Amino acid sequence: MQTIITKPFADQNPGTSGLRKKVKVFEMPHYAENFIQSIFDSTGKIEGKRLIVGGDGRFLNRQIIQKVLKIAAANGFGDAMVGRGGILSTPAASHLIRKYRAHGGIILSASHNPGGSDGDFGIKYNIANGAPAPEKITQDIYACSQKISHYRIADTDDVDLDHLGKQMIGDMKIKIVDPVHDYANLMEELFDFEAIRRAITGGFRFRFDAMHAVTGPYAHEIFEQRLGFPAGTVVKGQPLPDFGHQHPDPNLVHVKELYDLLMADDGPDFGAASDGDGDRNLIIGKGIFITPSDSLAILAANAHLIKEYQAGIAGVARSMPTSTAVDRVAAKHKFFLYETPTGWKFFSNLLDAGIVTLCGEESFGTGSDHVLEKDGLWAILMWLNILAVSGKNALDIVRQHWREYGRNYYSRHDYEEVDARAARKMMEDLHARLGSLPGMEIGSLKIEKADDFAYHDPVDYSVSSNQGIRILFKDGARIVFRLSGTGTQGATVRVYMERYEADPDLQEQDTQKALEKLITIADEIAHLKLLLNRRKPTMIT
Ligand code: VG1
Ligand code: CO
Repeated sequence: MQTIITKPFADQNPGTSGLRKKVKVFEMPHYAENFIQSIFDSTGKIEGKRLIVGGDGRFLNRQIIQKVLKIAAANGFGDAMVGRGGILSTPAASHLIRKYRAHGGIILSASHNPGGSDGDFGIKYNIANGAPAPEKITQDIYACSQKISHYRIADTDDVDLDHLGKQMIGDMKIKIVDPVHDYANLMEELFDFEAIRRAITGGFRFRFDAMHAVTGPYAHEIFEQRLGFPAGTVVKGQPLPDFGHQHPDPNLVHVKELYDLLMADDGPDFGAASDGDGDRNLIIGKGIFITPSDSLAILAANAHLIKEYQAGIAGVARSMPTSTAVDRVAAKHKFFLYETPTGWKFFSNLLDAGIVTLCGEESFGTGSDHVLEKDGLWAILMWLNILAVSGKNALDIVRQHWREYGRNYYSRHDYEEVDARAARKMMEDLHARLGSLPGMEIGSLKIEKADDFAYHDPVDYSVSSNQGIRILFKDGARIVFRLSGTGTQGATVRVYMERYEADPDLQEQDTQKALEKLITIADEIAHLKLLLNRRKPTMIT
């Protein structure tokens, strides 16, 4: 066991979901070691305790896992459970932490960010209940990283990550486990696999795109082996360090092939994809893309069809920028509804306290209290289960939902990798004008309220301020502006727009067309294009 002298790196402040930087940054001597030691310095007594370790298979995954294990051993952990090949999806890691009563888990992933040697890497820490470290802990980790003077590490050979079984580093036991087994069992407990099998026998066809990211092995086991979908249902099923040169962000741009397939006359009935670390889900029904905000609302409205949620759900939570479609379901069914800042860590307290059962974000994240992370395959199985037991197709379910609750047209425009100072200035300017906006009339729209969102956690009473600027219109339309906390280059400005349409005859318009007015107003209010020096957004979802 060695003690290595080191100096702080100024930029080790975790963002929306862990510390994300370019691979080149993580390759700097001591960079990863400092951060890992800072995690262990700020998460309470660890002697003799258990740590769960795994990642999404991206470039550097194996090397950093070796460092985590050697530093964990030198810091006194009793044992570590590691996914074979260094693989664990984020929800599977969360499940293992809970099931095996670990002290916490380290997940190596930059999630939906690109991989490969020129791409991004990330380190996330989850606490004993399986949830992402709350802000209080991420702030402590950052504080530790800013005064670190040494780290402890075992000077030993690398662990063999590829064979199941036990090994030792000093006094710390290491168990290499099947990354899929326990998670697949959990899914089988939650959902009616028999009903889905019957639908398959009846001709139901499905396509899942694993994007060469972590869900491949899980999807092969769950969809093809256990449910009996034919081989070939799962495509791009092998995790690759560079995700096959593709961006593991499941949106309509990056899985265009899947989208086109689902829009074809002879295409499958249902399509889905997940991201780098398996916590996001993209849902496409035959002939219709289902926005994550609508998906959350529809799952909440239909949860009673699922064995696990039959008894009713306690409540639902959505991140502030997520559309208010689920609010209408909550109001009708009398669920509690919570509005939290962006990032899954804000849901965990609500889930853990049992006051909400389902949560979701507009960014393709949905989950329940079965693990305290968002969970891509869970959301897809929830849809498959609802389709199987209702006997309806996805398009009809969505249309009926809109008829019953109204439709929330919704879109997010991202301005990626803009000059960080320009982005800050844009937000500051807007912030300074917030007081003057209410009452302003723009065409037929009137601004009712404008503020910077602050969240008061009802469980631990913590307050999180400056979580995004909201412009709320009298008719329920909204525009939200915020800066991304997961990018690694410059700044990314996200603009979210939403408007409600109750009239069934007006519910089948093109989304961008339906939001045209709000898109123009967003630019007029924030001077986006001028201040960010961009003619149009980089990405529209
Ligand atoms: C983005 C999304 C947010 C999500 C986060 C982590 O954060 O907007 O909803 O929780 O990514 O998702 P930001 O700060 O860039 O807007 V994942 O799947 O990349 O861990
Ligand atoms: Co993710």
